[in-house]
Amino acid sequence: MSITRRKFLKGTAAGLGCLGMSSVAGLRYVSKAHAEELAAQKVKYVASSCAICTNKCVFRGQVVNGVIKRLEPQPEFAKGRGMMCARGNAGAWTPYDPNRVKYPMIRTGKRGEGKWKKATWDEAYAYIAEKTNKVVEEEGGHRSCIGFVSSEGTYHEHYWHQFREVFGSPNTLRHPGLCLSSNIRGNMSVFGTYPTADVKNSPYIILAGADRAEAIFTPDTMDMFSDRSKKIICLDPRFTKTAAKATEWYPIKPGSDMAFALALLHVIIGENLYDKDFVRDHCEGFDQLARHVKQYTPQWAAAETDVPAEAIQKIAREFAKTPGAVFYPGRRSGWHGQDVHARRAIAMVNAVCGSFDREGGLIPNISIPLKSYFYEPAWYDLTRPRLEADDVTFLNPRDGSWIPWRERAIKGDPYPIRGLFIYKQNVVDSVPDRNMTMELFDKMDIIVSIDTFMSSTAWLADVVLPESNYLERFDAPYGLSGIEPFVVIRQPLIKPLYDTRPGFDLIKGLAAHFEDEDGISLDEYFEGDVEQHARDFMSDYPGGLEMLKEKGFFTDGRKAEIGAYRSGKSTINTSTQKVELYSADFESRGLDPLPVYRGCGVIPKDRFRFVVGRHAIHTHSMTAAFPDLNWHMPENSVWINTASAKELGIKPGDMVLLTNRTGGEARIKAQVTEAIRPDCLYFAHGYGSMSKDQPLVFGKGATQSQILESHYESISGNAMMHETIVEIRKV
Ligand SMILES: Nc1nc2c(c(=O)[nH]1)N[C@H]1C(S)=C(S)[C@@H](COP(=O)(O)OP(=O)(O)OC[C@H]3O[C@@H](n4cnc5c(=O)[nH]c(N)nc54)[C@H](O)[C@@H]3O)O[C@H]1N2
Ligand SMILES: Nc1nc2c(c(=O)[nH]1)N[C@H]1C(S)=C(S)[C@@H](COP(=O)(O)OP(=O)(O)OC[C@H]3O[C@@H](n4cnc5c(=O)[nH]c(N)nc54)[C@H](O)[C@@H]3O)O[C@H]1N2
Ligand code: SF4
Ligand SMILES: [Mo]
Repeated sequence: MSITRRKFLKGTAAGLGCLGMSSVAGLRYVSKAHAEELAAQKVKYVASSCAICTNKCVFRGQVVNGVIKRLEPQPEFAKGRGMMCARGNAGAWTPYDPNRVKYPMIRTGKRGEGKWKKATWDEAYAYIAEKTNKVVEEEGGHRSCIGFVSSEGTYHEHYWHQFREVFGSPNTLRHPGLCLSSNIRGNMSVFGTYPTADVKNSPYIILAGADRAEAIFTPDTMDMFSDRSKKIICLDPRFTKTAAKATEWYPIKPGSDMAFALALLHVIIGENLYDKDFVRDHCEGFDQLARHVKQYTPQWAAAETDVPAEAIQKIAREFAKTPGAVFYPGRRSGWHGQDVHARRAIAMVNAVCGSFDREGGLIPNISIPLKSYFYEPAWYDLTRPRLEADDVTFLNPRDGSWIPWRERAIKGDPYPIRGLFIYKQNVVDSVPDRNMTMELFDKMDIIVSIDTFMSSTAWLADVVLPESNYLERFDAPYGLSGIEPFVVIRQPLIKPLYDTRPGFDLIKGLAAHFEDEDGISLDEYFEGDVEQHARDFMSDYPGGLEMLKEKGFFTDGRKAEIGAYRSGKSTINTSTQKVELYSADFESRGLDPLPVYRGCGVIPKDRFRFVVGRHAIHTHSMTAAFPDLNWHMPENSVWINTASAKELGIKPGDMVLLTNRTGGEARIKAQVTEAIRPDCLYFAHGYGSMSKDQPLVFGKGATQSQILESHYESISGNAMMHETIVEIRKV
C-alpha cells in the first residue's frame, strides 16, 4: 500500500527543479598585464552572491593561491549599483573565523553549559533521529510535535520545507512573521501586491521609519542618496543617518504614522488635490474613504504625532502636486498594534495621488520565473492543524506567527510541541522576549540548530549541524523579483575547510534517518542533486546557467512595464480588480474596512518606548561577532535623550538597567544623545550573545530580545517590535 501510494504520487507530481553550478569565472575585468601577474600567483575570480544580508549583492571573489582575498562588487549587476557594503566585504573572512562551527556537535553537559562532543555526521543524525522518533512515538505517532523554523538567504531553504513536509509536521515558522508580513498584508489588501517604490525616478519620498541609509536595501539605498535633488521627508523618533541626509526630519511619536497618513489623506482629498482620473478609473471605495478621513484633520494629527499641523498640510500639498512623489512602503520589522492598517493608510496616500504604476511611484514587482522546485508529498493518515491557526486572520501557513505559536507551544495547547529543528535562524536573539523562548526551549526534548556559527541558538541546542560557509558552497539559482528582476547564484570560492555540508546534502542526510508512515526513507523524496536542480531551474533560458556561472547573475533584460495596469494590460490582483480603498474582504472578516486610527497608547511619564533599528555595519544578530565589523563598535549602548538622562541622573557610560513590563531585563551602558526623542530608548541588535563561542559579543552589551515584550498584530500575525514599554535606572 505504501509503495503504491508513493508510486501513485510519483506519477502525478512534477519533477524537480533546478540548479547549477560552477566554478570559476574568467579574468574578464582586469587588464592583460594584471591578468598575467595574477595568473603567476594562481589567482582566480569566482562570481557569486553575498549572503551577509537579504540583498544578495553579486561579487567577483578574488582567490589567491587558494585563499580568499577580497570580494569585489560585480559592476554589471544593476541591482547592487556596483556596491559591496562593509558587511559584504567582511564576509570574505568568515570561512577562516576560528569560531565557526567546524563539525557536527552533540551536547554532553546541561543546555547552555557549553560541553560538547565532536560527532560524525552519522552519529549526529542518528542521535537526532533516536530522540525525535521516541518523542513522536510518545505522541501517538503525531509528527506535529516537532516545530520547523527557518530563515531565508541560503537558497537551500526550499529543501528545508520539503523535509518538513515529507516529515509530516504542519508547524513551520519563517522569518516574515518577525519581519514584513504586516507590511505585505497591508499593501496586498489595497494593491493586490506588495509593490516596490521606483526610488530612482522619484523626486519626492516620504520615509516613515525606513532608515534606508542604515537599513540597507539595494538599489534603494544608493538611489535615494546619490541624487541630492530628491526631497526626502523622514519621520523617525531617532535622528538616524537617513534623518541626517533627509531634507526634513520629524521626530514622530512612535506608533502614530497612521495618524500622519490619514491626515495627509484628509488634506489631499479635502483640498481636491487627488488624482481624479486614477481614482475614477482604478480605485474602489473612494467616496467611503473621503467621508472617513474628514475626521482626521492636521490639527488632530499634530496632537497624535508631534508633527506640526502646518508641516502635515505642507507635505500633503507638496506630495500631491509633485509628479512621481512616493510614500515609501518600506519594510521595517513589524511596527505597532495597528500595523496592517497603518500600511494600508500609507498605501492609500499613494493610491489617491495616482502614485501607482507610474514613474517614481509604486511599481508591482516582476520576476524571472524559474522552473519550480516540485517534489512528491508524503502521505500521512495522522495529521493535525498547526498550533495557532485560529488566532490570526490572514495567517500564512508557511510563515506562521511566532508569538502566538510560542505561547501555545509552551502551554501545549492544544497539543505538545516537543522538538525544534532550526535552520539558519537565531531565534534566541531574533524573537522578542528571550525569557519566553527559554521557557519554550526548556520544554523541548530535542533542539537541532543548523548554523555556520555558534549563535545563541546553536549554543542552547542539543545538536549543532554545521552548514558549509556561503563561500564554500554551490547554491542553486535564486530569483530576485523587483522592478528590474534578476537571478543570482552562489559558487564555491574554496573547498569546505572543515567537516561541514551544504544545505541540500545536510538536509538529505538528515532525511535518510527518518521514515514516513509507510516506512519509506525520507531521503527517497529528495531527487537529483543541486547541480541538476540548477540546470532544471534554468531550463527555459538557454545560456542562462552559463551566464550565472560567469557573471554571478542572470537577466534577460526584462523590466516591469510602467503603465501596464493603467492600460488594462495587467490586472490588479484584488477581488474587485481595482485598488481597494475600502476593503469588503476585511469587512467580511470582521475587520475595519477602512483604516480606523485607534491611538498609539500613552507612555507613562517615567517610562520609555523601546524601538529597534538597523545599524549599517551589522546584519541583525549575526555580524556583531565578525572581527572586521566588531572593532567599529565592540559593545552596544542604549541611546537616551540628554534631557531624560539628566532627569534620571544618568551620565554617558553609566551602567543602566532596563526593565520591561513582563520581567525582561537588560544591563547596558548609556549613550546620552540628542538623537532620540525624550520618551524613547534604543540600542543596536546583535550584542549580548549567550554563546561563549562568540567571545567578541558574549556578555558584551545587551541583546534586544532580552527587553522586547511579546506583541503581535492579529491580522498578519507579525511580531510587533515597537510596542515595548521600559523603565531605565542607573545601577
Ligand atoms: N545594515 C543592515 N541593513 C539591513 C538589515 C540589517 O540587518 N542591517 N536588515 C534588512 C532587513 S531583514 C530589514 S526587514 C530591513 C529593515 O529596514 P527598515 O524598514 O528601514 O527598518 P529599521 O532600520 O529597523 O528601521 C526602523 C526605524 O524606525 C524607527 N521607528 C521606530 N518606531 C517608529 C514609529 O513608530 N514611526 C516611525 N516613523 N519610525 C519609527 C526606528 O527608530 C528605526 O530607525 O533592513 C534590511 N537592511
Ligand atoms: N531583537 C530583534 N529581533 C528581530 C529584529 C530586530 O531588529 N531586533 N528584526 C527582525 C527581522 S526584520 C528579521 S528579518 C529577523 C532576522 O532574524 P534571523 O533570521 O534570525 O537572522 P540573524 O539574526 O541574521 O541570524 C541568522 C543566523 O543564521 C546563521 N547563518 C548565517 N549564514 C548561514 C548559512 O549559510 N547557513 C546556516 N545554516 N546558517 C547561517 C547566522 O550565524 C545566524 O545565527 O529578525 C527579526 N527579529
Ligand atoms: S548589502 Fe552588503 S551585506 Fe547585504 S548583500 Fe549587499 S554586500 Fe552583502
Ligand atoms: Mo527583516
